[in-house]
Amino acid sequence: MIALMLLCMMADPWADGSPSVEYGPGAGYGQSYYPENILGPPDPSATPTAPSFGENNLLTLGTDGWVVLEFTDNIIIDEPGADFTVFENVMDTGSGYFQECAFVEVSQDGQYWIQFPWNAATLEGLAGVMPTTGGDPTNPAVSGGDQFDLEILGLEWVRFVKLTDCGDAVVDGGLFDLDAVAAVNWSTGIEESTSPVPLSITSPFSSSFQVTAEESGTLSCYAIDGRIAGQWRLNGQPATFNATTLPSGVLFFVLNESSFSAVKLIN
Ligand SMILES: [Ca+2]
Ligand SMILES: [Ca+2]
Ligand SMILES: [Ca+2]
Ligand SMILES: [Ca+2]
Repeated sequence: MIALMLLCMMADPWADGSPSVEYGPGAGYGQSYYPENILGPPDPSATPTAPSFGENNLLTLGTDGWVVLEFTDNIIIDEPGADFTVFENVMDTGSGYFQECAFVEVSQDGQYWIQFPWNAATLEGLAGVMPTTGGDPTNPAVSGGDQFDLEILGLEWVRFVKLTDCGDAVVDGGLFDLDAVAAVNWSTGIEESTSPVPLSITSPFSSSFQVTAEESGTLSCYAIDGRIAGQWRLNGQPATFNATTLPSGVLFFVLNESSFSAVKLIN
């Protein structure tokens, strides 16, 4: 439980790791700083007219190159509106935006990918289109960058985002330079998997005890001095076990993430 609380406190909206990358022709810029230069928040000093630069901030994928980002302490979830933002060093030149684009795909398991629909004429659905403003990266109203809404794909959550340089498929300024990916809507994604499943044991008991648990697993019994006193296999159904070998007094039962204390009477 303490580990769980620490994990929640330390979770952040940024991408946490990059399990794979494949560079294309023209890549090289930022490779010596990979993956740190594409994890964490976008470059805080970036503005539309003075966008991010520096290999410590950006990674160039190269023509048709791609990179996968993984969220480990959080997942991106679908809530109303945009759910995550991709930041590139798009520049406002005064007469328009200098844009270098990438396709955006998402995945729950890192194996099966779904691509956001895109339009080569309008650049809609691509990353590398809108400049970074320098505002709160998790607030699409002020952050700039390119927003994506999982609802379009019918996904409730994703853990992986893949960016692929558009190569010749889109007429743009050149090679996509990734700065960061920030979750707008996110959760730690672990509440449900670790919420204790109810466990109950008859108490007090003497020669036998009954266990009610919805979960299967190994039920362990500890005496008050911490010594293990017994172990039983549960299959999700109520079960009755012999208690004659257990010491009398307060006993502590543990099943997966659940625990229960019961008293064995002297018999
Ligand atoms: Ca994170
Ligand atoms: Ca959404
Ligand atoms: Ca660029
Ligand atoms: Ca960066």
